[in-house]
Amino acid sequence: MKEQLLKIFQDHQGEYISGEKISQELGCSRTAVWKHIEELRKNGYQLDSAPRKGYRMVMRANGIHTHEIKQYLTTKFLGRELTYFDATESTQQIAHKLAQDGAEEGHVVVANEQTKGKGRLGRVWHSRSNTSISMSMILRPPLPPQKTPQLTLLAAVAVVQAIKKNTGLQCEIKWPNDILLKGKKLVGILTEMQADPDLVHSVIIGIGLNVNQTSEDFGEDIAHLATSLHLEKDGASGEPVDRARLIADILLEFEELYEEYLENGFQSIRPLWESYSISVGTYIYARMIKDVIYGYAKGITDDGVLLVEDESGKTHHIYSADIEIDPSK
Ligand code: BTX
Repeated sequence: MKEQLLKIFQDHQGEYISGEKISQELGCSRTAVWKHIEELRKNGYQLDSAPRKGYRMVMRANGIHTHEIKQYLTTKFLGRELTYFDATESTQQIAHKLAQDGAEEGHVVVANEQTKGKGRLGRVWHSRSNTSISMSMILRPPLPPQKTPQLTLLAAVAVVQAIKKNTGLQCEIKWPNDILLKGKKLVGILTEMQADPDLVHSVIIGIGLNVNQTSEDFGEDIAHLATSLHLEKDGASGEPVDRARLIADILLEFEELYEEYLENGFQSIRPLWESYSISVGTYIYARMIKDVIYGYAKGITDDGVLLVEDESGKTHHIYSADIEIDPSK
């Protein structure tokens, strides 16, 4: 019902619509209309009401409801099936369940807030309501399991390009899954899969993006390392970034890269990834669960594996690690 009401206001932008007309279009009572209007106000929409004229939407709340995303969506299959939550524990969790239940490739789960967002290795990802993007894409690529980490790199390129298009801001990728803006963490990407040893059933790519947070919105644990698009754009003085448009653009960028990748392999994506990367060509610490390797990051292989040459000249293949760039070199 809320979605339909929002659609009515969107179709009559800036105009007053009478309660009578709304109740007819929604097929509900005037009292029910009033209740839905109050709910929209609670969700941050600014609505004027005037005697004998009705209601008018003054300001949209930068919402990411299904129809708000779909108005910008130009993809062929990605996000055509969208499941939206005002709040959920983790979009990743929901996407896994949908994939198990047979959801098709391209189904996307989006939430306005996550109460138990997941990072890698059991870490927490904070996704505040109304200001962030939390979404998980379900893919069913015809790939062997060992190739799926490449999709994280594809997602990173897609996000960097969509951010550039929407805000003009140029982000950097820190292998494998961090996107940084002015040295601070802006985006986290989590790629998980459901697979047998040699067959991928589904890949779930989760993207968490800080969009309109202010510094006070970040908790003490991440305030020193996190940033948002709003904080870095126009000295935080500008309009909030439109989350729905940004989601639609990330989906489009990803779909285009994914199609290219399935046709021509990772070699066609690699130059793009390298052009945004800050880890390649620097000295790094690669922290793995049991080991730390220090050395020069020479590049990535066509499979997306990071190559690090240690001080004895030996090249290590790094499949998964947290990377710290050595500031002294
Ligand atoms: P990660 O393990 O690389 O990063 C997690 C670390 O990042 C945390 O330990 C914390 O230090 C920091 N952090 C937590 N929240 C934020 C934030 N909002 N901004 C900046 N830094 C933060 C990264 O894991 C992968 C994150 C994927 C999140 C998406 S959201 C949609 C989907 N659903 C879900 O539950 N996870 C994914």
